[in-house]
Amino acid sequence: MTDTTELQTEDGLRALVRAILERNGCRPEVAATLAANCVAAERDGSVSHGLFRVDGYVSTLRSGWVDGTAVPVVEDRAPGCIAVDAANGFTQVALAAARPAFVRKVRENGIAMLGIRNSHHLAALWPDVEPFAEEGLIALSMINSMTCSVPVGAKKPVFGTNPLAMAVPAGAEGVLVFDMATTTMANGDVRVARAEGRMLPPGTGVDRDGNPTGDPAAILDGGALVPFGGHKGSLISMMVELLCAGLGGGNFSWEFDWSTHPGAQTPHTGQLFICIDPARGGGLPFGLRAETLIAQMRAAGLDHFPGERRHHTRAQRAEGIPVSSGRMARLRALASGAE
Ligand code: NDP
Ligand code: PYC
Repeated sequence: MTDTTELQTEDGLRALVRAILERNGCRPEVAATLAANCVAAERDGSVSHGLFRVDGYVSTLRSGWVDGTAVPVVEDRAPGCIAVDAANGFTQVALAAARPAFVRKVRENGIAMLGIRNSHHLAALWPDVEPFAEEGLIALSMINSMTCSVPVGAKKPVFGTNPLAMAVPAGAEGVLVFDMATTTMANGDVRVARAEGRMLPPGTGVDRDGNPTGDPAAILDGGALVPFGGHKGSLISMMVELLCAGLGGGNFSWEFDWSTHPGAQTPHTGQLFICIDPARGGGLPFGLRAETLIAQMRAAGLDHFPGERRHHTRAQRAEGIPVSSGRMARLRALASGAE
């Protein structure tokens, strides 16, 4: 059968994903939060963390690995520090619970930290930071994932894919947002490449014997990824482990064992946020300075600013989000309980 593409509304997709998540054990608020996240990623062309992940959420929930009904516990630790125990639930739900108090602290102190632990994340990071920049704040976030990256100089994996994201208000330029795994690629993108039968650049990862490879199957089946940018990326990945697990109180990427829950796909780790009110900086208005930097980079020939591709895709999809008929059939079957 030919796989055609159907245009879907954002609201319609959200309702569908929400129904799937509720059917598989999420309370309504959790299902709504994750559905909004997942559909936003699909809408913006973040393919590896959009609808592609719905099966992963379902198999994880069915395995009993994560608690879709968890109620996060928000702890006020200091004038500039909040900690959240996500109670084995999803990180985005913990963020939503702590957000009002966190933003209040950022505005009051100029800077604040939020550490989320005992939490699960199967999504892109940019949806977590972009809204802070939209309300005028600088936001940094990082999260450690599951052991699948060999530190430079090591013989076996230690780190996760450990993404780092930053969003800033850039004056007339809108918001500038980057969101990057600290491995050569996100694990999700390696999975997409395997599903599409595509080879990756040589050296994207290593096979089970430690030999450099661009074969996604070899990376995923017993092999591993490697940090981006040699030893420097390796150190940034180490920083993510230190801040999320060491400081925030989550598991290190190797400290959880999901083998007892076949089907589990959500790393059980931690996420850290640092937010800053740019009005408390020391120089000219931050937005103006960001505009100046962007203008200089443009003049130097740069034509790709992080976040721009997604925002352009979002604007192009105002009339609808293209989804393959095969994927829609799968989503409808999951929503109706047929699968
Ligand atoms: P990419 O390498 O595709 O992109 C990384 C960043 O670089 C993006 O902000 C992108 O912006 C920007 N970018 C891409 N090309 C250029 C260019 N030529 N010039 C300037 N900027 C550029 O992402 P990754 O593969 O590293 O990560 C993919 C996703 O996986 C992320 O959303 C990440 O959060 C997610 N992930 C989640 C994990 C988790 O534990 N939850 C673990 C690891 C990854 P733009 O896309 O706007 O072009
Ligand atoms: O793509 O590396 C990844 C990833 C890990 C957890 C969620 N996404």
